[in-house]
Amino acid sequence: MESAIEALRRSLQTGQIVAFTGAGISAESRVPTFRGADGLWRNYSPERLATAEAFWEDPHLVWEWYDWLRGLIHAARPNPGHLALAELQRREPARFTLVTQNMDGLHELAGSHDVVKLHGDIWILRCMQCGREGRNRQVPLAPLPPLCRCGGLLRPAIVWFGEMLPEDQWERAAHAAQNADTFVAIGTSALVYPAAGLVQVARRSGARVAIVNPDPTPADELAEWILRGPAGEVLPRLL
Ligand code: BV8
Ligand code: ZN
Repeated sequence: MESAIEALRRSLQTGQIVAFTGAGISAESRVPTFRGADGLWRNYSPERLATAEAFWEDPHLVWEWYDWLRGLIHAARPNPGHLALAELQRREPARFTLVTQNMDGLHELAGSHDVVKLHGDIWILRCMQCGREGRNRQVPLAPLPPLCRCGGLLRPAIVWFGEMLPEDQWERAAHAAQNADTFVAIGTSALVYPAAGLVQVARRSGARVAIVNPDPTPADELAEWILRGPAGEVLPRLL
C-alpha cells in the first residue's frame, strides 16, 4: 500500500486531478452506503423506491424513506476523507475537480466547492407542478409529503433510476474525465451508469487510474493503483 500511495502522491504533483466519489466516502460519517452489508438497500429495493414511478404511486412512502435518510445525513459530519479532498482542492484549485455521486452535501460541508453533483442534492426540493426549487434542511419534514406554495407536490431534487442526469453536471464530469491525468475513484461500487462509465472515459483518454476502496469493484481492472482501505484513513495519508 505504501508504494502505491507514494506513486499516486507523485502523480498528483502535476497535471489535472479528478476525484470521483461514491457513498463509501460518507460511510465513516455514519451515512450508510447503498450496497454494503449494512447497506440502505438491504431492506428496500432501490428500483422500487428510488424511481419516479414509485413516487407517483405512493409519494408518502417514498418521502418517509427520504425523510429518514435526511435525518441520518443531517446528523452526519464530514470525515477526514472529505476534509482531505477539500484540502487538496485548496492547494491545487486549478488542477483539481471533484465529481460526486453522493447527494448528502458532506463534500460542501467539508469545504469543497464547485462540486460536480451527478445525482442531485437531497437538501434541495423541487415542485412537480411549477418546477420551483429550494434548499430545505428541515428534519423531520412536516407535513409529508411536503407541498409547494403553489399546492404542487415537492420531490427531492435527486436523480432517480431511469432519470437523466443533469445535463450541465454530466458535461462537466465528462470533460474532467477526458482531460484527467490522474483519476481517483473513491468509495464507489462502480455499478451505476452512466456515472461509473467515467472511469473508462478517463482511462481511455490516457489518465492513470487509482481506486480507494476496502473492497474490490468492477473498476479495479482499470486501475494502476488500488489502495485497499477506508477513505478516511487513505486520503489523509495521500496528502
Ligand atoms: C439512466 C439516487 C436512463 C436515488 C441513484 C443495466 C445495466 C446497466 C445500466 C442499467 C441497467 N439497468 C438500468 C440501468 C441504468 C441505471 C443503472 O445504472 N442501474 C444499475 C443499478 C445497474 N442507471 C440509471 O437509471 C441512471 N439513469 O440511466 O437514465 C435514461 C437514458 C436516456 C433517457 C432517459 C433515461 C440514473 C442513475 C442514478 C440513480 N440514482 N441515487 C437514491 O439513491 O435514493 S444511484 C445510487 O447508487 C446512489 O445515489 C449512488 O450515488 C449510486 C452509486 O452507489 P455508490 O455511491 O457506488 O455506493 P455503493 O453503496 O454502491 O458502494 C459503496 C462503495 O464504497 C462500496 O464499493 C464499498 O466497498 C465502499 N466503501 C465502504 N466503506 C468505505 C468504502 N470506500 C471507502 N471508504 C470507506 N470507509
Ligand atoms: Zn410549485
